[in-house]
Parts: sequence; C-alpha cells; structure tokens
Amino acid sequence: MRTTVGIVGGGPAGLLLGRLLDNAGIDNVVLERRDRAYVEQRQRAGILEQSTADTLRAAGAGERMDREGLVHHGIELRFARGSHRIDFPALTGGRGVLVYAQTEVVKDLIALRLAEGGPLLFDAQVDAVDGVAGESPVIRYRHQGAERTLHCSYVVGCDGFHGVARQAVPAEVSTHYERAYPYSWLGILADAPPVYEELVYAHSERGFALASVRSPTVSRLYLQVPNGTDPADWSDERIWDELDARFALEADPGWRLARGPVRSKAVLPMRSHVTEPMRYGRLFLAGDAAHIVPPTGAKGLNLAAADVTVLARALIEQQETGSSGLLDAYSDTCLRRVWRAEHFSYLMTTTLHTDPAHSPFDTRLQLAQLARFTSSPHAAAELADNYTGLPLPR
Ligand code: FAS
Ligand code: PHB
Repeated sequence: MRTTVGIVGGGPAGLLLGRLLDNAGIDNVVLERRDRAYVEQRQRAGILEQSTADTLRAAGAGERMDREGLVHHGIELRFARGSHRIDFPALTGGRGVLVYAQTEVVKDLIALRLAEGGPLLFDAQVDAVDGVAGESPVIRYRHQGAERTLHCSYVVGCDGFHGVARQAVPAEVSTHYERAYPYSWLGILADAPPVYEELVYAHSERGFALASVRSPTVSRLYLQVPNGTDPADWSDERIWDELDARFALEADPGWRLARGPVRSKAVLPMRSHVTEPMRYGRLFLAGDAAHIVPPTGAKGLNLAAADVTVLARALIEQQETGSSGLLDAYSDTCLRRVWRAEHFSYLMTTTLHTDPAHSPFDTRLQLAQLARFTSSPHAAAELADNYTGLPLPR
C-alpha cells in the first residue's frame, strides 16, 4: 500500500492529524494497534483549551463537543483549608476552557474518519519505521495476520510515549529530557454528581486531590498516591473518605462530595519527558510520542492537538507550493510551546503535591506560591494565561 502521509497511532494526535489532512485533500493512512472499543474507552484527559476546541470546530469535528461540552470560566484552588477562585475571563481578556473528555474527542474523530475519511486500520501493530532519512520511508506493520508495508512520502509518529516511531531516530540525533516525580495519581470515574461548579485543585498536608467533571451525573476525581500504589488497595469508601479529607474547608466543615459507585480506577505515574528534535528526515513526532507532561496542568492532550495543527499546516504548504519552510521549522515551532507547557505543568505539580522528601520549609514555600497565585492579579493572570492555553503559533 502507498500513501503520502503514514500516521502511526490512532489516538487524538493521529486522528486529528488524519482529519486535518483529509480536509486538505492530502491522502493519509492511520495505523492503530488496538481495537476501536479500547481506544474509545481509554480514560485520559478532560480539558480542551480554546485553541484545541477551535481546531476541532474548524475541522468539522466540533458539533457534539459544542452540544455536550461544558464551558468553564475558572478553577478553584484549595490550600490551608481555604478556597480561592481563579477567574479566567477577567484575567485573560475573555478566555475559558471546555470540559469535554478525550474519550469523546476520539469517538467523534473516529466516526468522522470511518464515515468520510481515509483508511483507519485498527489492530494494526506497527513494528518498525524505516528509510526516514531518505525520500521514501516505509512503515512495517502486522494486520489481519499478515506482515505488511506502507510506502509513504512522510511518516508521523503519533504513537504515544511507548510507541516505536521514535526509535527510527538515531540515538546520536535525539536528546531526551526527563523528570520522574515521587508520586502518582489514583484516578477514578464515579457515578456521582459533581457538587462543585468548576474544577477543584487541592493542596493538603495529606496530599493533592483534583475534582473534575465528565457530565452532570459523572465525576472524574484524582488522589495523589505513592508510586507503585495498587488500585485494589483503595476501596470506594477509602477513596471517598480521603477525597473529603483533602478538600476539607475551615469555613465550611460540612462540605462533602456526593458519593456513588466507582466505575473505574487506575494509577497514573507522574512524569515529564521531551524528545528533541521532533523531526528526523521525513519522520515527524507529535503528541506523547514527543513529550509527556504531568496532567496537573491539563496540557497533554492540548499539546498533541497543537503539534498536529502546526504539522498539518506545514504539510499542506509543502504539498501546495513545494516549499518545505514550515516543515523545516516544525520542531522548533512546537518545542517553544512544549517547554512552556512543561514548565507550567512542573510548577502546578510541584506546588500542589506533597513530596515525601519535602521539609517544612518546602511546604511553606508551596503555601507562599499558592497565596501569591490567589492574592496577586499578576500571578493569577500568569496561571490563567497558561491554563487556558497560549495562542497557537502562526
Ligand atoms: P496517545 O498515547 O493517546 O495515543 C497513541 C496511540 O498510538 C494509542 O492509541 C496507541 O494504541 C497507538 N500505538 C502505540 N504504539 C503503536 C504501534 N506500535 N503501532 C500502532 N499504534 C500504536 N492529559 C491531560 O491533559 N489530562 C489527564 O487527565 C490525562 N490523563 C492521562 C492518563 C493516562 C493513563 C495517560 C497515559 C495519559 C493521560 N494524559 C492526560 C495525557 C494524554 O491525554 C495524552 O496527552 C494524549 O493521550 C496524547 O495523545 P496522543 O499523542 O495521540 O497519544
Ligand atoms: C480530567 O478531567 O481528567 C482532568 C482535568 C484537569 C487536569 C487533569 C485531568 O489537570
């Protein structure tokens, strides 16, 4: 089989890139190793930045998002048993965020792809990407019991942190920057109505907690836990009790979450990772294949969307004009935004989580930073600007 752009991975990055190229009339094939049901139910991100929502709308993939997504105009920070709201529009000249789960974005993009787009192959395990330093790279994959080859003009690795595309870059070319954090998140999905209007991020002496939303009847909640935690050690009751303890307020001692059956629970390690450059020859890396952020800043999915928006623009320029200017600038263009998001995610994570290696002095520094965020319009604006998402590169 032959195509102009071979896309490894059918997560949000690969699917959105495929949609953008379809709309531009550039033929492409998406190869996804898992089946459709698995990809559509995989619980991950929940927050879309304005620019991500705009890209999905412009790509014709925003109809259900606009119907079912929840516009949020702020977040609540809780620390020292107090509550403080960060007012996004007031601090950013009108920007907010959209609460619309990654699972729903993926479902919408898959439905569009299958209805009117190019080939999307599920259960297609890519084993190698070869020839990326030349003019005709190939993707070697297994599908329906046979070894197959996809001949491409360009290959885009959208295959996540554990993907194979990145391995096609010679070790001496790549630089990997990483940081592992000494804690993880226990994430749950519960049939329990959120009793909070906006997301609540809590710093407490017992550890971090986050209350997010999936719908008026479904809560998405996270608890900081030690690395290596087994979710089976956390009963529903233990989870609810610990969440209530971490969200406790001095001014409202009766504040409690509404409880309900926990539908799913999983432990997610906290890590940061960046691979530079995000391009080698005719191979481009996008999304988690190139970078990972701890989810405290709600950046992962949005960075993936930004990468493929920039890359689609560059591929369209090349196909229409023959110029490779934007393609040549792709890695530097994306990395400027990636490192800004890495820093913001690091700041939110280290300010809000209790670190086992912390001294009381370190905890006081965290509380001073949180007090600064919630008492200074300058500091609050910096948080709101990063959280709602910086404008896409032109
Ligand atoms: P993805 O990992 O989503 O997709 C990569 C795709 O490539 C997968 O479908 C995979 O099956 C496929 N693939 C891999 N190897 C392949 C191969 N060899 N052949 C074919 N296909 C292959 N971000 C937030 O903002 N908030 C969150 O709360 C949050 N929670 C997360 C929880 C978890 C458990 C994880 C892992 C990540 C979380 N993230 C969160 C980050 C997440 O949303 C990512 O940023 C987002 O999924 C990035 O999308 P992709 O780059 O498409 O990568
Ligand atoms: C989520 O809704 O899953 C979510 C929201 C904000 C975050 C992380 C996860 O920072």
